[in-house]
Amino acid sequence: MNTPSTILDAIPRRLHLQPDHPLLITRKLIESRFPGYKAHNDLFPIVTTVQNFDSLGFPPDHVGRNRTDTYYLNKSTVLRTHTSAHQADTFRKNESEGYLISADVYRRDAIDRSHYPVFHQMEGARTWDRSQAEKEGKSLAQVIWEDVDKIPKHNVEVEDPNPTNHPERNPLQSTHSAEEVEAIAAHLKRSLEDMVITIFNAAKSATDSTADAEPLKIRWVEAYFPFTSPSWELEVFWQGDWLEVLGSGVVSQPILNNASVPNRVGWAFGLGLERIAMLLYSIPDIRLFWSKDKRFLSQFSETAPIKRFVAFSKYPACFKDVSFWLSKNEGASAAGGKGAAPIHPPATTPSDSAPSTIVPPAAPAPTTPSFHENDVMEIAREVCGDLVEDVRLVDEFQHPKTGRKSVCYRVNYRSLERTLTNEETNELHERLRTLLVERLGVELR
Ligand code: FA5
Ligand code: MG
Repeated sequence: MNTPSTILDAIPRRLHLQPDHPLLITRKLIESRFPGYKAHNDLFPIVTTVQNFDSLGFPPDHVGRNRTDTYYLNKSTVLRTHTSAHQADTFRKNESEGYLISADVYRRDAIDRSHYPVFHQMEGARTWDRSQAEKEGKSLAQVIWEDVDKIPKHNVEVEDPNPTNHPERNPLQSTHSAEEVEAIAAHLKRSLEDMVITIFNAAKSATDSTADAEPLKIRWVEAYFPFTSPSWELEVFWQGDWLEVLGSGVVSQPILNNASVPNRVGWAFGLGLERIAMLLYSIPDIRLFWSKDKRFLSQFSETAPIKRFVAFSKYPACFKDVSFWLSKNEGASAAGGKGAAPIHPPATTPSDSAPSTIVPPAAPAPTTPSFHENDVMEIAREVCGDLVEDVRLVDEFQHPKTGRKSVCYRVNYRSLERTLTNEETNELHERLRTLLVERLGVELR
């Protein structure tokens, strides 16, 4: 068990089901672009490691399984780290050709304006029946292309420089032909582009001044997930940088075979609902979604047209650094070698190479690190709750003689609702320093 009560407290919130909440409005807007897809919005967040990992083909030593990345309730029970935990069960039920699953998910992760330990994902999948196509005297690819033609067209330029599959970087599965995957990829990409463009147009009409409306920039990049191949991520240019909004790919055939639907073939995606809602409403900080402040909640309505979020005054930031030596035995590697152990960065930065999903099986097997950045994040969350906006590594140093490693983290204290007093931030920072020593055995500098 490594799940703090503050995280358990989030379980009953179910923001994607709260009337007039921006996540509910965003969810419904996305759902409206997937007509005929069956929506599941009420799946319980406590799942088995089989559902969250094994059923999806995660290898036994995958880093996503680590206690540094995942909230465990016991050895075989976790808070789901993604909505994909329900893929196998939903395919097995085989109730519809397409489905959408929206739910709260939980991850030990970085702290910044687009990452939160509890967030909401929407999973989507669409499959076709190979034997049905044969009965109709058509190829599977032909049937899929006919469905591609039914997706609304757009004229936004999308950056997509990579081939649909690549033998090393993004391979086909042996059960799929290149023609089939071309068709599946086209259906997947066109469906998701349509969704993002719809969101963007709604966001544009929400701003009254057209002057500062930047044109939409989106791009597809190659990705890796244990449960899809080939795989892609969709990124949107937002606040001066590329923001990853979703991961996707051609569903691993063994998942469908094990779910007793071996004739079905298709795609799946998983998107971050907060990320999309931030684009839709220009919401600047992911913590806001959890606000019970009327100044936030009163700005959203299911029945009124979408309006750009008006930030309440921005309260001052207060930066404080904490530097410490990693505990002495960090110097020796698990294999008995010398040299400081590498810092295990939050696997989600810079662009969400998410711990639970993106590290290819070729990555070195995770030794159990004695220091992991996610533990610093978790302590910061425990001490500061939502009064911390951002925690980042600003300096790293290895002593030339002793080989010991020192790190410096910069913590940005800022409330979304008021100005913090000096005493308050000093107290928080002192608590943070104390707990880092107690929990992680580090030595403050
Ligand atoms: C996944 O979770 C995969 N299950 C997605 C998937 C589904 C791929 C089906 C293929 C097929 P990833 O870890 O990248 O992938 O997360 C998906 C999205 O969740 C990200 O693109 C991002 O929009 C959002 N996200 C990830 N971590 C956080 C976080 N800490 N806070 C807020 N949003 C996040
Ligand atoms: Mg990702």
